[in-house]
Amino acid sequence: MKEKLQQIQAEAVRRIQESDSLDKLNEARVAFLGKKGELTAVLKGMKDVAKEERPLVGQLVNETREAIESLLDQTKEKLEARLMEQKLREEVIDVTLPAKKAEIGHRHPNTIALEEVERIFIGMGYEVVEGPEVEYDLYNFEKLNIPANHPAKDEQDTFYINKDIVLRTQTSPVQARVMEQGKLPIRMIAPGRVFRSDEVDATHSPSFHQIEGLVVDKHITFADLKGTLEEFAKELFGPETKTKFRPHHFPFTEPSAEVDVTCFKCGGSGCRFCKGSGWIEILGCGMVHPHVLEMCGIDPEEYSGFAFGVGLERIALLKYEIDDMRLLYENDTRFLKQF
Ligand code: 2U9
Repeated sequence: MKEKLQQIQAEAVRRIQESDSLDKLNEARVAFLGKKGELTAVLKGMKDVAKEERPLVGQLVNETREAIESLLDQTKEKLEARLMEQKLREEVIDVTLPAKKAEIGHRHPNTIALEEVERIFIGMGYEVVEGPEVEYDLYNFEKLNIPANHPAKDEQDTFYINKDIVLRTQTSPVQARVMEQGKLPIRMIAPGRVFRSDEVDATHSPSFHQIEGLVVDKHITFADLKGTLEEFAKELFGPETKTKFRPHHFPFTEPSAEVDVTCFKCGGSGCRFCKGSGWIEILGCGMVHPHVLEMCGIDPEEYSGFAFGVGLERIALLKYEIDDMRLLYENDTRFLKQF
């Protein structure tokens, strides 16, 4: 029996020493100490050992088990240490390498232009008001004097959610809602995203931004409109800037005008930037149509007002001399960093 145990122990030592991975070591543990292991088989055979020899054989079996277990534990420790060493070697971190710089964002040209426009109007006592991008047809069209059959409401130009709800095509519904609240006078600008079913090109996008302004008070005249927008143009493009009001038509204003400013590149003499004309169109405006005032709950006999609308992208493209609107939407940091 002693020889048998010595043989098992020698065999176990050999298997353990040959184990070069934790898996193999575990296989060795199972082969010798497991339920069906060799040493366990010897224990099971104790019943055949003469009674008086049993304590001695039992002791020998225990000693063998302890020896094997101890070797298993030592080997396990060694293998684990080796594995850890290997991992540390493979995953070495060179702390002397320069750190990766975190990419710091940059204000978008639209944002810079918007903040500039807001600064100018806040300086003139205007409030900045925002409203929903998904609007009722009633506020986006009807209350702005654009009834169901009006050409400006052409289905092609509008994203409809259903027949009563649209993605707003202008920020004017924000002003219509403010007028309805009835707190007068009103001096506000409404900046925000608007949507039109336009194909993308260098000057169009199905989603762009507007800043619209509205003033409603007693005795507001076209002179107030002119003075305000002249001041705005000077602040935005420089004190030498002159303005030109050309008659135009909008359903929500009467009379209406489009405003040109003298080219800030050539000062008005004509250059490539202004296509030789000396003038650059920047916005639309007019006196709020009496019917619009009425539909928004304001008495046009007592109150009058002016309104204007600027395309934010147009201002950004002009101010930063960007020749393609698509660049504003690509979010390429190499482009954005320049402004
Ligand atoms: C109310 C009454 C009147 C807003 C106005 C314009 C003229 C205008 C364009 C500029 C470039 C749209 O982004 S653009 O394509 N807008 O020319 N907008 S007057 O008039 C209003 C608004 C609200 C209640």
